[in-house]
Formats: sequence, structure tokens, C-alpha cells
Amino acid sequence: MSSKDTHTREAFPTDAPAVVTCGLPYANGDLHIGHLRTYVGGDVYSRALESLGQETAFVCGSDMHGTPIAVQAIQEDVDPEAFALEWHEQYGETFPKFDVDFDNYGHTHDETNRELTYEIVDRLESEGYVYEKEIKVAWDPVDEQPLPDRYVEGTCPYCGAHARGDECDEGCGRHLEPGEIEDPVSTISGNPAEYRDRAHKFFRVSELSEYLDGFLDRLEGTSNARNQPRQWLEDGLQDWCITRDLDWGFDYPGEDDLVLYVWVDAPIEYIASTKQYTERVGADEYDWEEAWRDDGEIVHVIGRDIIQHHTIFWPAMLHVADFAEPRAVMASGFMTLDGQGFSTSRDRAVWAREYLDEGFHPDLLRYYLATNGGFQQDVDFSWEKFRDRVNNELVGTVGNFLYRSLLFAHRNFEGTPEAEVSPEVEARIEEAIADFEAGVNDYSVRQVGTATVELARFGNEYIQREEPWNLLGEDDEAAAQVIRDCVQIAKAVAVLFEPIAPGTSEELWDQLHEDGSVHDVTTDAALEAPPRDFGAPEELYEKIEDERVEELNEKLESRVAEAAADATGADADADETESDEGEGDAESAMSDIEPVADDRISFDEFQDLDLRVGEIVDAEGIEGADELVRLTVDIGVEERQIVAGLKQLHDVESLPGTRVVIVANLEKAELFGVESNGMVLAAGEDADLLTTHGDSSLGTTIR
Ligand code: B3M
Ligand code: ZN
Repeated sequence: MSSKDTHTREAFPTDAPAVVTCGLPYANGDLHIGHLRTYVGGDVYSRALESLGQETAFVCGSDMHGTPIAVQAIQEDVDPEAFALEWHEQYGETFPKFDVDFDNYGHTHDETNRELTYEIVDRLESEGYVYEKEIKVAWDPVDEQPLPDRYVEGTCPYCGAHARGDECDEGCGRHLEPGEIEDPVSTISGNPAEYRDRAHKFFRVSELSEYLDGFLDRLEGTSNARNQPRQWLEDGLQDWCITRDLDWGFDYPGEDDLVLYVWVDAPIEYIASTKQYTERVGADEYDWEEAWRDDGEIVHVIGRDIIQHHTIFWPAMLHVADFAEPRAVMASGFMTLDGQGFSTSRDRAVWAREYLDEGFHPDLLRYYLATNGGFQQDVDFSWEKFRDRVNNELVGTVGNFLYRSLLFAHRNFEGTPEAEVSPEVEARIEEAIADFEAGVNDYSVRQVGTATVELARFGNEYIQREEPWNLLGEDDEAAAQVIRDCVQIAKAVAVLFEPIAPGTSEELWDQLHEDGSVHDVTTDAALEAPPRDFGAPEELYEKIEDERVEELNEKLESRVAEAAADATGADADADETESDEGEGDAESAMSDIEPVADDRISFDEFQDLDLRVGEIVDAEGIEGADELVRLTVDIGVEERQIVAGLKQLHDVESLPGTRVVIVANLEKAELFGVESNGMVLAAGEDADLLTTHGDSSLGTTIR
């Protein structure tokens, strides 16, 4: 998806300072790799801007306020501030481990944000954009307590889906105003709620429709971030309630019993965090006021569930308070894990810390998250897919090219041969730089990554075509030319891959005996001559073995099963509210249904599958494996031994006699030392077995 046709501003790099922000994570729970998608995306994007020579601040912070924090603190019986600060500290440690390198990582409950928030709210007031109105507020009549936002759940008045508090996250995705949710129930006590009249403050967003219409015309980024708000604008904007009956948050000025709605002070942290960065490095180095008060290049990287806040409410506030308007919003799709939503409460996630503890290099995940799909597409993670992308692209293409060519250079030329880069290779590197730059200007982090992988692919083809090993001794000059070209390509890979893979690019930079850090150079360095001498290269990427993938899948499965066992009899309400994840999390909106694949296959490809009717004739658990069962399946022409993950989901003894559908021509595999010769088809997490409903005989082909 190109957004070229929608460019309204001068292409990057420009002379104005840029700010890249990532949606603020609610400080209320562990981060998993689904959360990391937007943070990695933002980090790649800000590094890529810097590689183009754009002055850039990359900022974020923890979201400390609102009911997502308050509700959870109540459930854990702790003070919300202490609770949120603890998570905040953990996030501050976790992001750098993935080389998500914010120039400043603040939080919404600090002084800088408080001051800026009051400045902006005062401005909304003094410009006449705030009024007071009586509204219906959900109330728990038994506990005598107001139920703002996530203290209440019920039915969305727009689409009828189950909705929590201020958002319809399982249905139409709309922001819900207080009083809108139907059939309200308290998420704390479970009591049916009633609506009571309370006076609240409203921001006249409806009066800004015309401004927002123009703003959306100018807005760059992913197309979803323009199209959705267009629709809302056409439906007519409502004013926005900016206060809540809550103890936790910033008090509304002059009102003791109201706090500001979390979505007012949260985005203001983008400004506060930039300001703190300036306070640290000095305005000569980076001037937050130039960026936010004049005309900076503001790019927001978010999950698609918070588009409305970033394209309607936020620009409306900025406009009235006389700040710069965002240049672009990049809204990512959701992430699923093995085709289903991540679930914190069900422990169905690959946790950020767990990934690192498994010993995987952060660059591998960064590459996967940044390039596995377009930014606005939903992306599925599985250990199998992860293995394939790492083995095929990072090991097979990039790593292989680098290692073979640099080893050859080291052994035969002790480094870079004396020669000029050939016109062909120079042109190919220029093309990669142009692709990279176009990726940045099209807000495509994927293209930023593929530009380099394609260059490495060319490098492999080039060395294969020129066969320098056959030239040595025959035509040394020609061999030197080829290798000189390859070393230049390797250097270009280091430079252009830095945004995606900062750690391994730096290692490559060192291998080439380059001075300084690859983080500090611009794309021009890709064509500058490498140092003359360098040592023996080391392989940058390591292959992931199949056994590893099986192990990781087993771990995940048994953890999910354990969590399910633990949850039996546990408080289901508590479980529900725990899923306040934010940031592109798939858990809510994507809860059970995997997105339909974009890529179509041909009928011929489908025909390659040999699907057969079979009958389970024998089933027994495999010792040592929590999930696995050894099945004997009769498919008419023969009996097949198939290993399937059914142990905890089915009564193994009752499986014989079940008619099933199997993939008969799947490659054989070995699971826990047992050969599996085919696959039994089953639906979903419960492994609902596919069967037939007539009396087709065993072995019948399925088309
Ligand atoms: N804290 C998390 C979310 O709803 C929320 C983002 C704030 S961004 C200013 O995704
Ligand atoms: Zn809805």
C-alpha cells in the first residue's frame, strides 16, 4: 500500500526537527511481543529518518492514569501510583533490551506533563471550547460508587457487541462516551449499575469538524488512519467528555471531585517527553519548542485501536492550544499468536522477557515484526514462521552473503581489494538507498527492511554469477574486482540494515574495521570506501533448529493449559478486566478469529494437498509430552502413524472410531522421538476434529 499519492509535505529529510512517538503503554502489566510491534516499528522508523539525515527525537512514556490502572490497582489492593511506577520502571528496562531506544521515556504522572496538561486545558477553557453539562454516569447503587470507563461493561449502543467502558473493542471500535453503554454492570462488584446525573466538562470537538476535515486531507501515514476518521467525521462529531468521577489522575482545575480523562493528559506526554529530552541535551542539540510549537515533523506510531484519539481528539486539542499538527499517523494492524489473539489472562503470549531468556537476539524479532506484513496489516506470529523467516532470509540471504564474501576477501586479500566499485554494483547500491528512502517516505517500515534484504540477495547472485573462486590464479584482477564490489555491498548492508537490526549491523561495522558507530552515519556511507584491512568474519545470524521450535511450542501449550486449569473457578470478571492491554493488542478486538489471509493461492496449489478421509483406530499418549498423542489412522490403503496435540483437549481413550480428515502428503516429522506421517485437521484452540457426515469410504480424496 503506497501513500505516495497522499503526500502533502516536503519529502524527508527536511530542515525541521522530527518527533517520532509510540503510543504510551498503560503501566499495568507485562509486555509481550504483540505489544512490541508498534515500538519496534517506531524505533525502526526513527532510526531510518536519522539515516536520511533528518534531525529526530524518538519519545514515549508510560500511561499512568485512567481506569486501566485504577481498576487493576484496586484488584491488587495497592496504591495506583506505586503500582504504575513499578511497571513503568520495568518498561524502561525492557525497551532498550530490544534496542527500542527512546531519546526520552517519561511517564504521564510527572511534573512536566502536569504543567503542559494544565497549560493546554487552560487554553481550551480560555478559547471557549469547554462547557459543563449534566450527563448520566454509571453508578453502583450497592457500593455507592461511580463507575467510569472500565469500571463498567455492557452493550455497545452502535453495534450491539459486548463493550468495556469507554471503547467498543470487540465490535465497531468506537470510543464510547459516558452514559452510552447499555445494560451496564460493574466490573468490580458485578452489581447491575444504574445511571445517575452528574455535571461534567465537555470539549467542543463538534465545532472543529471543518478544521479536522482539512487536517485529514493533509495527514500522511497509513491509509487506515485517514479513512476511519473520515467516516466518523461524515457521521457527525460529538463533543468529548474530558472529566471523570475518579480519584486517580490529574484533578480538573477548580473541581475537587473530577479528574481529567486519561486521554487528555496521555498524548500531552508526547510533548512533555520531548521537552524532557531537550532539558537533558540542550536546545542547541534538539529544540522541543521548534518541533511542537512551530512546525515540526510529528509522526505518531500507534495501534489501530486508538486511531480516533490520534486523528480527532488529539489534533483538535493541539489546534485550539496553538501547537503544531501531526504530519503522519502510522497505525499498525493487530497481532495474533498462532492464529489467535494474545491473552494475558490465559498466559497465551510470548512474553518479551521470555523471548530474551530463550537466548534469541533482539534483531531477529525486530526483523520479523517490522517486515512480516505491511504495517497496517494484521500479523501472525508463530515459532514456525519465525524460524522460517530467520533461516531463509537472515541466515540464508543476508548472513550467507556477508559471511561467504567477507571470508573470501579476508583469506585472499586480507580485507578490501584495491579496486574501484564497478558501475553495476554502484548503481545497485544506489537503488537500495532509493528503495530505503522511498520506504521512509511511504511510511513503510517493511520496505525499509526489504530494501536491504534484496540488496543482499543481489550480492549472492552476483558472487555466484562471477565465481571469483574460479578467477583466482587465472585473472586475479577480475577476482579482486568482484570481491571489492562484494565488500562494498556488505558495507551498504551494515548501513541500511541498521534501523531494522541495530545490534548485528554494528557487529558487521566492527568486522569491517570501520571507525565509530554505524548508528551515527547516514545512507551516504553506503557508497564510501571501506577500510583496507579487516579480520576473519563471524557469522551474524544463527539458524533456528526444528527441535527448538517444537520445544517452544510445547512450552507455550503447556503454559496455556496450566493457566486454563488455574483459571477454573477463578473470578471471571477479574480475568476480563485484566485484558486492558492497549497498543495494538489482539486480545480484545481479535479475540477469537484469525484474519483471513490476504495472499490467495491458485487452484493448482490447493490441489497439491492430498486430503483423505480416515478413521482413528488406535490412540495413546506419548510419554513425557504434555500434549501429544500417537494416533493410528486407517486411510483405506494403509494405516498411518500420526502424532497430534490432542492429549489435553480430548479423552484419548474415546478417540478410536472417530472419522477424521488428514493431510496425507505432509512431510514426515519426528515429535518427541515418534515419527508422524501426516496431519489430522482440527479447528481452533480446542482442536475440534474435522470429520465427514456421509459414508464416504476410508481413503476417499477430499476436494
Ligand atoms: N495508553 C494505550 C492504548 O489504549 C494507551 C495509549 C495512549 S497514547 C497517547 O493503546
Ligand atoms: Zn460497537
